Amino acid sequence: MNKRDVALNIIGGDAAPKKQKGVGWSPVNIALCKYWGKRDQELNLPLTSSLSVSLDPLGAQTQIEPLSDGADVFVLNGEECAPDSQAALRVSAFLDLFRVDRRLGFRVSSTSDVPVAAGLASSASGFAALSVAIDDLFQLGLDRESLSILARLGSGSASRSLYSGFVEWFAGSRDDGMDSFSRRLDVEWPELCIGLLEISDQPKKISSRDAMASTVATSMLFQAWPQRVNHDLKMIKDGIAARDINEVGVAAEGNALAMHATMIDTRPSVLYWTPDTVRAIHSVWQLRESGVEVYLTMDAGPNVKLICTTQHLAAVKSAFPSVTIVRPFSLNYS
Ligand code: 2P0
Repeated sequence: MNKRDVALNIIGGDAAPKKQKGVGWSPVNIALCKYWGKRDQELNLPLTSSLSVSLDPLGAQTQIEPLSDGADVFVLNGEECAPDSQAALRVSAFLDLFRVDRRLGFRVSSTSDVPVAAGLASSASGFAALSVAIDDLFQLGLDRESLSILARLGSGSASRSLYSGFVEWFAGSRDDGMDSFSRRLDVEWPELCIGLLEISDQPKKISSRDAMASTVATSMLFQAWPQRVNHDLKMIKDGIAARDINEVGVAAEGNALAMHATMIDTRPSVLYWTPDTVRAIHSVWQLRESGVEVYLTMDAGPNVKLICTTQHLAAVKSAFPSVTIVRPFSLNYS
């Protein structure tokens, strides 16, 4: 099955805009147990399940309007992207999935309220918000699981941005991916804090999509990755259920470092870390040795994210004065 068949299967073959404008909002998410490696490149089907926490109130707000002249327009944070830019091409390719009439164009306008310095990918919240906006424009009334499948077709991790709180994305086993969607865990953890540490705002030399593909193709360590995920996912879920920051932190930090180990084992090696990344890792470990329960995670980039609870927040802020703190269950950041 190709992407378009999957999308049409969900939205219906005769879906068309029913309003002048559709709107959608979705949160940014950060994985505690990472998605790294696909079993299907076309449908963004993962080899393993993954688990994230959404960083409400940070997210993307998107609106979509139909255009009669057939050409798409993509406006990001108030600036129109060149039609041949990578961002505009990715959005247009996603819109193709919903273009039952080939002459139909769309104007998509998206604003991200993620601090630019946070080093967080905006594609996950962007494709999730766009899926919600399309659902609104076409008046489809889709449930969150169906929206999470649609968002996944734009970017894998977008499937986790359809919910607040903790979210599990199931790997699934079907070839058409209809069992690979996300679901919210029924847990609240008001004391949980995520810290965003900016290490670098430079564009990365290799995209996470390309790095993921070459890891799967060439890393021998990656053979052990599914087993690593099985172990860590269980530990993180048990830790969340028990609100045990130590159990969650040890598993999440180890999972992120194991993911980076598979990247380093890739030929040619992929290393997103800068000397400042390594310094930040050591600072987190030093702080922990002094009794502060703080853990780290990292994605496909040099930036470091911290995991702690309000109990040690003052110590974390004092060690990392530039950190942006998000409290996903208390809906604020500072
Ligand atoms: C994650 N990352 O779980 C992992 C950890 C980066 C490192 O999901 O090709 O942009 O669009 O499915 O979703 C980034 O990968 O890749 C990602 P595609 P995506 O958050």
